[in-house]
Amino acid sequence: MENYNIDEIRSDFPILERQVWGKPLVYLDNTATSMTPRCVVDAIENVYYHHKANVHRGVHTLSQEATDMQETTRERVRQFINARSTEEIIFTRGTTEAINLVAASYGQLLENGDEIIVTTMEHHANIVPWQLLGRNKRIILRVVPINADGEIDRIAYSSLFNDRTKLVAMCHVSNVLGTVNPIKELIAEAHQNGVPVLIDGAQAVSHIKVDVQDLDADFYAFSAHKMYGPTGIGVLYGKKYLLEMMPPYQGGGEMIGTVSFNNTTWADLPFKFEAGTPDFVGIAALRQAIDYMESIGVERIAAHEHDLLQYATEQMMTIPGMRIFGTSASKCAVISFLVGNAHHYDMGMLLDKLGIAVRTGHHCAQPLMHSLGIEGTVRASFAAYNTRQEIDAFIAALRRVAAMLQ
Ligand code: 7TS
Repeated sequence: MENYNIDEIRSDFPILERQVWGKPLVYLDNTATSMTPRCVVDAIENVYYHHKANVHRGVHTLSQEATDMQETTRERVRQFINARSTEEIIFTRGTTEAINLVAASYGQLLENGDEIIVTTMEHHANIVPWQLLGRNKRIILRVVPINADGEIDRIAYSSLFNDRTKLVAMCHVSNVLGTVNPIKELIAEAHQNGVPVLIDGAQAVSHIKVDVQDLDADFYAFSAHKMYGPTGIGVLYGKKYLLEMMPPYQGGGEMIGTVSFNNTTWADLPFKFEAGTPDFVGIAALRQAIDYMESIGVERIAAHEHDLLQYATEQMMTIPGMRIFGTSASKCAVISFLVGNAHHYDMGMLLDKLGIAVRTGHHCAQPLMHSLGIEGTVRASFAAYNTRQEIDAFIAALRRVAAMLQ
């Protein structure tokens, strides 16, 4: 792609110089976590070496600096997803915790017999928290099926709404199929039925420019480590009116107004949902990750990845016995596949010996695997720093491995 300086981008990621089993590392497990550029690691070091102090707790200079860094990131995240206000940006440990927060808190507003719509392609993080709700009351999950290309069945989706539907919870992008769901339309349809929507954006934010106001999402969750950022940090966006209605998630420091043994009051948003000392170091570094991604351009990264997706898919289709799961025209750079009768685990192990890092297994999406009638797949997924040469190495290795295992 023109003006896409891949060499410069790669030089920002020291880990890409690694060798594995004596072979240059070809890292194609970006859906699980993406690598971290030097500027993000530098930002972490900078806080530890120069600004470390607990946030929102001290009048002293270091505490003020650490607090400013955290709150500057909150504003940066607000801009990044175009939320109305920083009150709507809650820091969590990741997508998983963000969804659990909504389940535990919004879930308290639900009643016996209420229904939640999810889709067949959800990650366990967007299934199990809703099932846990059912420990205390009867909450029914309604599941939207998918078609042969791995896209949501729109007619089935429409048919699932009724008076008991209290939430739709679905992914923006599938971590297995790569399908980009038409969430703007699906959200509009839910809203016509008076139902709010939680979007699991874990696989979307590093590939698609997200505007929560344009999408009209009610909740939007994502993880920093999948967008070139630090581990252990995530974001929950929630519309203010919903967050205000919802009870706190965890109790402790930071999240209170006043505490007495008879009557404790809550802090204002967003702090009501941020009990305890947050990972303020990681939060500070999340700003660098967003700056880094936007300095290249999310759309330009996506175009580069899409080129790799097409290039890889075309070559993979020439391998005898190749089955690719997820063939939507609207797809991110994730390829899940099986070859003949070869076991996904054996393929992953052998590819690793050739320096190729792919993911194998059910990808935390067992219900999707059941619906596809398989146990697992091999999955290759691409990021800003992957190259056509790496795809060539992957395909050559795949041909060898596939031939060995037939
Ligand atoms: N939702 C989706 C769609 C995901 O892909 C993942 C992680 C999560 C939620 C959970 O994110 P976390 O940061 O809270 O763990 N997906 C994967 C994967 O595909 N392989 O490893 C992790």
